[in-house]
Amino acid sequence: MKDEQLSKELSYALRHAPWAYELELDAQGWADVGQLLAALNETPRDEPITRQRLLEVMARSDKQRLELAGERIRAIYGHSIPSRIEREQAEPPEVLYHGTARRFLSAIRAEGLKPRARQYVHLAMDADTALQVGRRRDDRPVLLQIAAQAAWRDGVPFYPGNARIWLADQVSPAYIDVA
Ligand code: HQG
Repeated sequence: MKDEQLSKELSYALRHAPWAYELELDAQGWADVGQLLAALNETPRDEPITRQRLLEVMARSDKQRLELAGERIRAIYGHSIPSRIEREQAEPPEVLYHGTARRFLSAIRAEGLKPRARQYVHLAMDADTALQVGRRRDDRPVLLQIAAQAAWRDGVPFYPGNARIWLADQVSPAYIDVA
């Protein structure tokens, strides 16, 4: 099984459909590694998926999607499951970025950034990462600049994700500019 395929399946299990793998996520999104491996290996594979294989996929990925600690594993961001993953607030950097499709711009200008199908709005720490995210939906994405610290000073919560991504519940248009 290719890395990409396994990575997609792991994201599906840990972000979107833990019940399909008989997994129960705790309040912070952690699942038991042994249970995850057992569920993954119920499907016949060329080779069984081991803990070592999970570590390899995580190490080779350019995106830090998963976190493995002891006997627990979780997706760091991207969740769409109905029960909300609890996160700790923190002070964000001065500016964060969001790459999106041109067709979404007028709605975003009117109502701000909404989490849509996910639990949180995803914001990047650098413009390149944001543009890469935007290219998933538009070959000439719009780069938005978010006045994150100003928003935070006004009481808007932000949550650290991984080394490149921050999360927010929503961002009102007052803090958004086209970069
Ligand atoms: C847009 C992937 C209209 C928003 C990526 C985005 C990222 C609005 C889309 C991570 C809107 C939601 C997250 C509004 C927001 N009106 N459109 N008011 N507010 N939108 O995929 O940020 O590979 O849920 O701009 O690389 O694109 O899965 O969020 O275009 O890191 O690890 O609604 O997911 O990572 O799309 O991507 P998404 P996203 P992975």
